[in-house]
Amino acid sequence: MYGMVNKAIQDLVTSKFGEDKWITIKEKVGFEDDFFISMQSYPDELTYNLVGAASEVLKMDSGAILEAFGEYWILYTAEEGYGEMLALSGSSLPQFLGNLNMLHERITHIMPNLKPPKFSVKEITENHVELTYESDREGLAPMVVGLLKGLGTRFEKKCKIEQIVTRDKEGVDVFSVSW
Ligand code: 1DX
Repeated sequence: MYGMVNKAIQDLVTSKFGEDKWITIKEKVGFEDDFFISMQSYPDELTYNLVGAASEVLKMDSGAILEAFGEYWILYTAEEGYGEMLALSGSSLPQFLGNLNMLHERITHIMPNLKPPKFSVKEITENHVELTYESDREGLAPMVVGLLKGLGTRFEKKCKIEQIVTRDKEGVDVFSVSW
């Protein structure tokens, strides 16, 4: 995963829980560098280990950490140089969701090691969609819940998010999103 993801985890932990907690987490996973480089690829295992260590140190369920992280990602990327890209990806929640694959394709042009998930949107009613999420990575569905909450906040919509299908081996997750 690109360093930007690990950096965002660091930023979330330090801003919410303090520098000391971050140092403990970093030591637990044995990450020895001084910082992450946003545009460098790191093993996925490092990211999973950071979440696992954060779960132990902060005494939070790892699902809760992933969800908080997903929500934070929307704010973090908006402030760390990707604000315009996000703004160009839609001015409403359903429009933004419909443009997610295009957004990732654009980034992949510049960052070829990106392994973006695929999303598809099925419109149920004017204020209800079903979002299908398909990823090479396992266990990140709680992060998608957080991403959707963050997008709800971004578009000033009170969203109801429910996972209606849970992936079994190589399958897809489906979320019901209504507002
Ligand atoms: F609903 O993999 C809204 O490394 C959403 O299953 C969902 O493979 C917004 F620094 C720059 C860079 C770099 C910008 F230049 C990433 F490298 C990407 C910015 C997406 C904003 C995906 C991050 C793959 C890294 C993945 C969950 C779960 C997608 C994280 C959220 C907008 C992003 O993101 C999974 C990787 C960006 C960048 C956005 C993602 C990788 C998302 C969303 N993903 C790197």
